[in-house]
Amino acid sequence: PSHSWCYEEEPCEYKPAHWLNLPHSKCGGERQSPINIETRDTVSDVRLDAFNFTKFDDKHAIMHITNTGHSVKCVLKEDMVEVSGGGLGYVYSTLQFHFHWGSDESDGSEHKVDSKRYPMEMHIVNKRKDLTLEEALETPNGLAVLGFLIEAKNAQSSSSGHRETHPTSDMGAWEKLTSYISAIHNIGSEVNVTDAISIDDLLGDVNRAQYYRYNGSLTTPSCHEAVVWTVFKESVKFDQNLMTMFPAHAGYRNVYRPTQSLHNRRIYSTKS
Ligand code: SG4
Ligand code: ZN
Repeated sequence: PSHSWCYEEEPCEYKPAHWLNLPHSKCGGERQSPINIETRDTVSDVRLDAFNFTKFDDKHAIMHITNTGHSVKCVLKEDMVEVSGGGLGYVYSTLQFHFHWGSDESDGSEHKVDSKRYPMEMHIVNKRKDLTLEEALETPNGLAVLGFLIEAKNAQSSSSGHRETHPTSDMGAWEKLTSYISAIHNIGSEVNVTDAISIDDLLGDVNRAQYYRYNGSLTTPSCHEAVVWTVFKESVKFDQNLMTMFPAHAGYRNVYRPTQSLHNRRIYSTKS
């Protein structure tokens, strides 16, 4: 493989505890991600105002979806979708979003809230518009990642034991997304997105005004300490049957990093 790092369950040279030994790695630093968000210890900050999400409603912003071997990554068209406000202080351009998940409904998210892990987490990766990606990776606020915790809407199966059927004429955004994922079974494979899916459609009506904020890192090697993290308080909910499409059809599971020490950091919170 092109990389020698992996998550806990896969066989490889560098599992998460040894990522810090990779060449040029920042994984042993003191502002690493993900973390457990202990809500009692968060500090409310009035400067954490509303976000502006530009073109999150654009149904043709996603260019292609790739099986990276560690995630499913949805790459956006360049310089189209933007994020500003939210106490960030800069305009950020949205590059891609991807997912982390587990093996069942009990774990899969990277961030924990009060020690609770969620089944999945979606990361929307944004780069400061005034910097190149290389510059952004060397800048403490070069990247802003928006993290959405995900859980199943219908944890209970129907009493009759029948699966809900979804008419293809009325496919929801998550149904469209997971049908693309089923087409990229092999590592490195990619599918162009022609069917209209917007980020707004995926996020639904989740509250985007209430969130946690802290300074952290990329959660994969080389773990650059360049990320201003936003973790939204409310979780995104979608059909459990669709959730199983991620591990089952991408061929790998438990693609999340263990939580890291907070060290000398504060976690800020919007006022609720
Ligand atoms: C995933 O492996 C993505 O595929 C990576 O995207 C991403 O790296 C990496 O996660 C880390 O991102 O939000 N979890 S995270 O901290 O976005 C970057 C790639 O294009 C730089 C490598
Ligand atoms: Zn991620």
